[in-house]
Amino acid sequence: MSAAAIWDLENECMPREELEQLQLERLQATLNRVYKNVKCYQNKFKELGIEPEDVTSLSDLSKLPFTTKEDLRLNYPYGMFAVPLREVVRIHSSSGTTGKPTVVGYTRHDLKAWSNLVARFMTAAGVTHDDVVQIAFGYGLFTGAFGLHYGSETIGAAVIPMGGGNTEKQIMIMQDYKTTALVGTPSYALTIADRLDKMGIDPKSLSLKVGLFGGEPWSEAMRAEIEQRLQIIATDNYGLSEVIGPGVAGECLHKCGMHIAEDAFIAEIIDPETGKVLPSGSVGELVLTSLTKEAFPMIRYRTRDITSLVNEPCACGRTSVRMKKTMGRSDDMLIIKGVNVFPSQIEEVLFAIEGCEPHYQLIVERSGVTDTLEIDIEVTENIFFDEMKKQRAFLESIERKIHSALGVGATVKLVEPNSIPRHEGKAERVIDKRKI
Ligand code: DLL
Repeated sequence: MSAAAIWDLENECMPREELEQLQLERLQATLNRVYKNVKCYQNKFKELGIEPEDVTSLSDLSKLPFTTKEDLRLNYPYGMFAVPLREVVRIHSSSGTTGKPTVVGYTRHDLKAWSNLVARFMTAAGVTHDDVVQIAFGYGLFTGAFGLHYGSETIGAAVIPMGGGNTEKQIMIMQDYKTTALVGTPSYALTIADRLDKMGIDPKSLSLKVGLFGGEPWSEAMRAEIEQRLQIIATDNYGLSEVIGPGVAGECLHKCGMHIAEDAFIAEIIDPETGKVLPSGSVGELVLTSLTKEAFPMIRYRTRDITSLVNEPCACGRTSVRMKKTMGRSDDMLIIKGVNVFPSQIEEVLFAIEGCEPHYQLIVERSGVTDTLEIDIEVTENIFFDEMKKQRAFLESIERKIHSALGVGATVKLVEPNSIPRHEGKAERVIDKRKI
């Protein structure tokens, strides 16, 4: 493995003590700003009898109230902005599929900071000014494409603003423009791999070296599959629109957790039930506080993403805490017949099965008092059976493996290619039809 450069040596490799001092100063400044400018925060602080001056150490953070998606909904569209609209130069929104989306804003300074945060994780994944970066995220209100686009330009790479979908054209451009870095969702990377197979194109004939994938949960098994089928190094990066978009955290080439940009965000892990901060290393819900954002600061935002933090030093030299791949969202955790199941656990099982394709969806229903789990898997050429008997045996073997891995029974079904909905390239993994 060749070591990649570090984009912002001073901030990414800052000694912990200095970093924590910087975090505290920035936290205090942020609290003062939101208390003065955002009614919602002022009300919440007052309710708890807290004033910004009461926060004198980082451990005081846990006294502050959480911010939730519901707060953003109640203050739709601009109620959480901490600057007047005339200072806002960009608006994005979350990729929610139901209800009103969440609106987020950026000042000119925020855009510059964001670009640099994205440049950090892209550099950590090995991208340099010599690269040709193809953005296969959808442009628009979604933060994915613009985030990676500006990050690439900041590095000085050549950006191809391809946008999402249109897979054959993506492949043609990849071939002709000699794309070296692919950006998109991991599930879209597999769609590209499927199409390459179908078109009879050897991935080795492309110039691709690295993939920067994010925007949705994906397992290590899925990474292995992408790396093997596209012949690239596949790295993970994490973010959410409410907090900034991509740029919150990203992997270096050691792939041992995503480095969190801690000079810009404080990460905590809480118990999603009680809201209590959990000890270092515990699995729980990630809560993020922004430290440098002007237009849309976030105090203790409950991400709903389940992960854990790693403190051990990384061989790359960055001093930041890392977050592990997310196991899913707390609101995606399924309790099926009383057993807690994350879609990622099912994904691990599916990927381990030879010939089993990765585009899947879980459908949970309740018949009477009993929960049922159906796993729909999109058919591709790898799962083509000339005999019904063979197909049945294949499906039954998956059902057995799921049962022994999760302790829950499931029915497995094959469905038409591309019949599982994707939003902004993100696969919709869970449909829970139970009315509980
Ligand atoms: O998906 C921002 C983003 C775009 C990140 C592109 C990385 C790359 P939203 O549309 O607001 O923003 O969705 C945020 O997506 O809370 C997670 O549940 C999920 N998510 C994002 N990245 C990852 C990842 C963008 N690497 C929500 N692994 C988050 C797992 C992820 N889940």
